[in-house]
Amino acid sequence: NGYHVAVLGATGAVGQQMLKTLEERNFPVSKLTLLSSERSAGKKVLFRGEEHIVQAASPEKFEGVQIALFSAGGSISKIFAPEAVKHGAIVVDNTSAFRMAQDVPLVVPEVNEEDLKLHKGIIANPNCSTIQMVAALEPLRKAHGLNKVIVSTYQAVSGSGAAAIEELKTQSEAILSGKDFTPEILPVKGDKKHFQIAFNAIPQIDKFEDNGFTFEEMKMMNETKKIMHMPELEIAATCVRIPVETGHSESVYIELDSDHVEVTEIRELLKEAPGVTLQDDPSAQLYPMPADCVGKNDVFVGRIRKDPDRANGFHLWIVSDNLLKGAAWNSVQIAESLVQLKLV
Ligand code: 11C
Repeated sequence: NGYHVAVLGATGAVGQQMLKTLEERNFPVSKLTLLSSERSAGKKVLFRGEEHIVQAASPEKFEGVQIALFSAGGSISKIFAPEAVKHGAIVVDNTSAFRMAQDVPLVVPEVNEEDLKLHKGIIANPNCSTIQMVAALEPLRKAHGLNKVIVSTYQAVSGSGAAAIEELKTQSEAILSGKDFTPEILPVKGDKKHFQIAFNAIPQIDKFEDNGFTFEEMKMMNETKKIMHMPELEIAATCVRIPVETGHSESVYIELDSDHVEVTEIRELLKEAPGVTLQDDPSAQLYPMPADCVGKNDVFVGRIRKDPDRANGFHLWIVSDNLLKGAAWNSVQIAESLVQLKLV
């Protein structure tokens, strides 16, 4: 009893978290197919105490698969997602390949679970920094309307993959022992220049667009409008990479439609919100920090303040594990919703 589940990108950082989350949630998996690039094929991976051999992805490997979780990069998704759908699978894709496509729901279950009903085979999992922000803002939007968002992020290196984590560690060691080093990965593999991330902050995540925003910033802006069904929302993002291994943090300024909301009510709304943990008590120095959020599925919110000049303006600090709610957990949560809504 259960579903034939495939994980594409099974040996990657997010793929591994997906398997761990499927185990932890006791997701009904009757058969598991683990797929990867040629390079990682043949590796052995444990799932529920049993050894599974990772196979090189090919269209026929999706035969009989009902739910396919993809996290192997956008170009791989573009090749294999249509193939998986042709073989009858529902694909939950954790890349940016299909997020803005009109017939692809972009889903954070706490916000727009109902959009899953419109799927045509592919469902997109949003960008990690978008997910944690919309999960925290949705209860406030629902209660009081939302018309403006200005966000600055402090993003962990694991968002850029295993090589970036390694780069942070080796650079830190080199600096502390007075050795030379050459940055090779961050801010973006494939861009013209690379910069030191250890003991630094880099105001560039992904490549620049013609309007001066980076692709990461545009993802936060466009995806938020799509998930919240608010094309008219005023939103701008500045995304910064900092030397933290895992856990994205965000300083978020919002304007609600109402001038008559107080911080106590914002706290009450977030206390009750699904998937959100409120950590907000300045008198006890209680606020979220990435080191405390690693390994947890929730989105953590604190430092809630009313703007000194605008009655409808509020400042919040939002932190979450970018590999869990930002990726693996949100994908598995979508799979759980598909089961619950009888869409699979
Ligand atoms: C980062 N947010 O922290 C990115 C990683 O579109 O799914 C996620 C990229 C994506 O670098």
